[in-house]
Amino acid sequence: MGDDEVMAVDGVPQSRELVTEIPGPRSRELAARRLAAVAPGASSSFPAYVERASGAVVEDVDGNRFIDLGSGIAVTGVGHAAPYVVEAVREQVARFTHTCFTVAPYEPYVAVCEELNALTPGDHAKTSVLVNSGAEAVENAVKIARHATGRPAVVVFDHAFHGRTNLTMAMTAKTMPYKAGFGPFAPEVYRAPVSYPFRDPEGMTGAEAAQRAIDQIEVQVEAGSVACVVVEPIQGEGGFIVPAPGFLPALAAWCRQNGVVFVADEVQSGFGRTGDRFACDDEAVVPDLVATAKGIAAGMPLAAVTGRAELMGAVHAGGLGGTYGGNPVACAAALAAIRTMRELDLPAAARGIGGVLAARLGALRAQYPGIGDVRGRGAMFAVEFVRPGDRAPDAGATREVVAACHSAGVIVLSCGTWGNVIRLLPPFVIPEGLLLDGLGVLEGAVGEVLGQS
Ligand code: PLZ
Repeated sequence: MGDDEVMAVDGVPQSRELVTEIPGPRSRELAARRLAAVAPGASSSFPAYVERASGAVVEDVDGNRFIDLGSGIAVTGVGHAAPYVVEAVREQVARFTHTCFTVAPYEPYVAVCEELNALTPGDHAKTSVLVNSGAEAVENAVKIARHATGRPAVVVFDHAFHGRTNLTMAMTAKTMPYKAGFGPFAPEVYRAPVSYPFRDPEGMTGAEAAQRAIDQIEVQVEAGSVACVVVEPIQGEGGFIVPAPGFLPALAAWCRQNGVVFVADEVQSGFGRTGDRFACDDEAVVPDLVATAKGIAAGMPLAAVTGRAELMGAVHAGGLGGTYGGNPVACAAALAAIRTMRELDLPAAARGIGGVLAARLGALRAQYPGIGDVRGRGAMFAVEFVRPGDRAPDAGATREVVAACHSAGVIVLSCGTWGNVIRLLPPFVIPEGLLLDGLGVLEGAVGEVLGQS
């Protein structure tokens, strides 16, 4: 495939176009069927049902076309129906869909591990294991760290999100909707304060925030009992919290001094999203283990733990695995997504998007006192809504802005411990005109909800 073809997007025109109210009649019919058939615990934040998608545009069952500024929560960075991915998946599906790697192995699994070993931070010897989801990757990172150190304790942070399995629920901070009623939770999980510049004492440095966390860890659990510290280099669900410079390096240094495994959960922040291959690269932090998922396979379920060969090698043969982990179709998608990332230099595209987002959202913040903070890196940016005059979270305004964007043809997602953050995670391949159109809609929605000032 040539350059033109890799950029080509078939199917859905790359523009926003509404032909019905949102949700339209066919989406409303599906919502009624869903009420009777789908467990209410599995809810959706967007009201329209999807028919097809390509590039940065999602088309619903009523023929409305939406600009996708969410990428299915940071997954389809290469764009919907990315040409290499479609071709690779088609080809692999026809060849074989499953043998189970723990039964009969195949080349694409090995090739994905080789790629991840090369792409993740640090040039030390690494190996990888493939699993199905971000939660499973984090859970396996903890298993490996415990096995390698012989220690039980796991340290995580305020506002953290690591998944919905029993162990990763314990590691996730926010109770509603993730944990409420689902306990008891796995033991030996300790929580420390993260660096949250917007809400930390004025002027607190990253090193000071790290020391605050370390002091608390050392009070709650002796360092010699800690198997691993697990941290999102930029927190995702918790509100796109970018730690102050110096926080991650200081934590990593404490881990090194104390024989603690430093685990980066790059599930949301990885794979080019922040403008580097991984968010840790920004401060040249080299984790011992990295958990990846989401963006690495362009929407096929695939996740991984990649880490120092000696740590990974501590686990006995057969100690890691699962029926579907490293499924060959998902591996083919990952190899195609990685090829796309390389050929289109997607981290550079993410940096370009970040420049546009910083300028436009920064201007919005200057205009509205109801926007307390704008933060992020690359194609991972967020707006935190607060009550004008103080920093009290304003979840109500956030919900209204999200709903107004949806009604006007733009998919945006909220996040944050208090539900008061709107995050933007556009596909890296979004044409600039479409990004600007989407931002214009967001700006209009903010104006409607917060009032002209
Ligand atoms: N670690 C940093 O962001 C997934 C959650 C969506 P899975 N974030 C989206 C929801 O409502 O459950 C995530 C993450 C970080 C781990 C995970 C978990 O990844 O693939 O959803 O298991």
